[in-house]
Amino acid sequence: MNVHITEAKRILVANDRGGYTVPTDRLYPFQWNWDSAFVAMGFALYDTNRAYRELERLIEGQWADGMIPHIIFHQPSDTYFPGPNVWRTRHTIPTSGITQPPVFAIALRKVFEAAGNGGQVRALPLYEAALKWHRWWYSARDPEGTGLVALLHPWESGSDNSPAWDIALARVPTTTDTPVIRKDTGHVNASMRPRDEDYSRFIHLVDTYAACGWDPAKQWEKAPFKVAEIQTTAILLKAGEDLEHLAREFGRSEDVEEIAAFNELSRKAILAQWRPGLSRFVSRDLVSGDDVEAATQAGFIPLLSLDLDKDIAGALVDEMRAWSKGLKVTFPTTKPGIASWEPKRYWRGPSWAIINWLLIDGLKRNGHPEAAEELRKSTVTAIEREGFAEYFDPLTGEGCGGLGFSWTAAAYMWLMRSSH
Ligand code: 2M8
Repeated sequence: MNVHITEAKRILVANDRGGYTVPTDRLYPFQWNWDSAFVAMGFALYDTNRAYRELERLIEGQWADGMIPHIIFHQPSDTYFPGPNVWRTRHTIPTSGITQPPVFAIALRKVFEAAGNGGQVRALPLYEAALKWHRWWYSARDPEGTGLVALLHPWESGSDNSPAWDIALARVPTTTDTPVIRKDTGHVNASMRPRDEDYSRFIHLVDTYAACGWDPAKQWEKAPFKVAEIQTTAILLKAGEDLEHLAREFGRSEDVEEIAAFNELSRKAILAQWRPGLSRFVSRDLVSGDDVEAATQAGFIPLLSLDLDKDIAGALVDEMRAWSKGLKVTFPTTKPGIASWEPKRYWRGPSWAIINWLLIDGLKRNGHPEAAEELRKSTVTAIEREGFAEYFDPLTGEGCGGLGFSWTAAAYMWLMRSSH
């Protein structure tokens, strides 16, 4: 077996905390939502029992209203801020109060297919949890039925520190009720992390929503940050397609209709966010009503869940190639060279294996297998050269952030699956 695959499996073992996998030791010592979904797809390649377990442990944190939180605090740890006492949520086990990109149903379908039909008994409760979560997205985060779901905190995007939030986040006050005692900068170089001012705003939002008792309607009314987001909606739509497929497999015809209606709504809404002048899709800032024009990877993610016209897909691929020109590792999370581009600061420029994974699937879906293969090669080469880092500096190729990173390990196995 390829030595890197052996190493990837070793990382997943080292990051196992009892049926769930932490993203990396110390920097992120709990179960994270979308990290676990990617990890489950990695496990699906060689241990479907463990893959199911990852998802089962994640839904232990699902709230009664259907939300699956972004962090599940299964066990205490003092190496991370903000911990459970900052979130002040009321679930049976401690969790954060916000969510993350809904990769869950994409993972569930892959795990179910890898396990074969015998896995149906195990897949059903997970399917129910996913459906409940999708209903939550469309009610709590799109109460007006636009088809685009909104984020109330940058961390919900998974692309926490992206330039996409700069304008919307600048309106959020830096005052906090909670003292901000950062731990992240004790683990990795501060120049790779968000600034103190950003952290104050992140925590101001947490205080605001905790004061709403985490009630979705109250939060919607009070939110000083509200962005109808294109990357999240595109992931939700792909997950919705996979959920619809599972509903058919499981003979749930009423669910099929309901899910298909969600999907159709989002499909149309995403398409309406195409901006030919930018050759990208854009999010919408619901506080100002403006397009979010910041040049980030999010604008290309709709490739994953739409069957685009040839012209649109071609324009996206041309734009992606223009951004990738001269880089050692693609795909950058911010357009190189613009003022907000910082190749080492997380989500403001670096390349991430999991984003590449989504883009690779999207490029294949839209008839660009060569571009997909270039991106796949760039990703696996970066990992083989530098190890399983959290992300990579696109200019130098250097592995940055946390090391021994679970989703990078899962992505590597997935991108190498034909050579297993
Ligand atoms: C990063 O986010 C966390 C907060 O959720 C942090 O910086 O403390 C992001 O990269 C996020 O997408 C990821 O899920 C998490 C764990 O890998 O780390």
